[in-house]
Amino acid sequence: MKFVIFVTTAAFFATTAAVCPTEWTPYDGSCYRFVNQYRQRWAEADAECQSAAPDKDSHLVVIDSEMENQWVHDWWVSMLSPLSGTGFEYIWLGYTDASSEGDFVWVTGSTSSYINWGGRQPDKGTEANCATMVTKYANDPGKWDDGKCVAKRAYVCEYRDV
Ligand SMILES: [Ca+2]
Ligand SMILES: [Ca+2]
Repeated sequence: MKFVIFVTTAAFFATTAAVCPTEWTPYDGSCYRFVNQYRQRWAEADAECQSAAPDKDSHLVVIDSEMENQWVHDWWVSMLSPLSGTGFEYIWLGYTDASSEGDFVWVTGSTSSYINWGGRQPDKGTEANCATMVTKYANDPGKWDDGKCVAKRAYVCEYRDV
């Protein structure tokens, strides 16, 4: 009599890839939601990020590394072509100096020290307290710029899933 033993190998190949719900994209332990259908003010965008995944610590994206910055930028650009010229070249980041001018902090409380400001940015003082990533329709692809929080921008949400 011959026995066949089935061994599930899935566990041996487990990675850090997050398991994300529909409309969220996994990358390096996080889930991301790219909102490119409409634009919102910064605070409303962050509130939407929270309500889109209420059981997670979901917020506007927190960029912790050059790798993550590049990935978010490239993902965005890959979706931009149908939106060319419609004002979707700026993405809200979860980074603000509304509480203390000049002291930008991440909405999640992340203490990441990675920054990627464009040349001479941030430059608008108390008028502009919310950071955006600038994508391919500007001079500094992937660089950050301070914007007016009441401006309506596209945005990216993120939550850690590890
Ligand atoms: Ca992140
Ligand atoms: Ca400011």
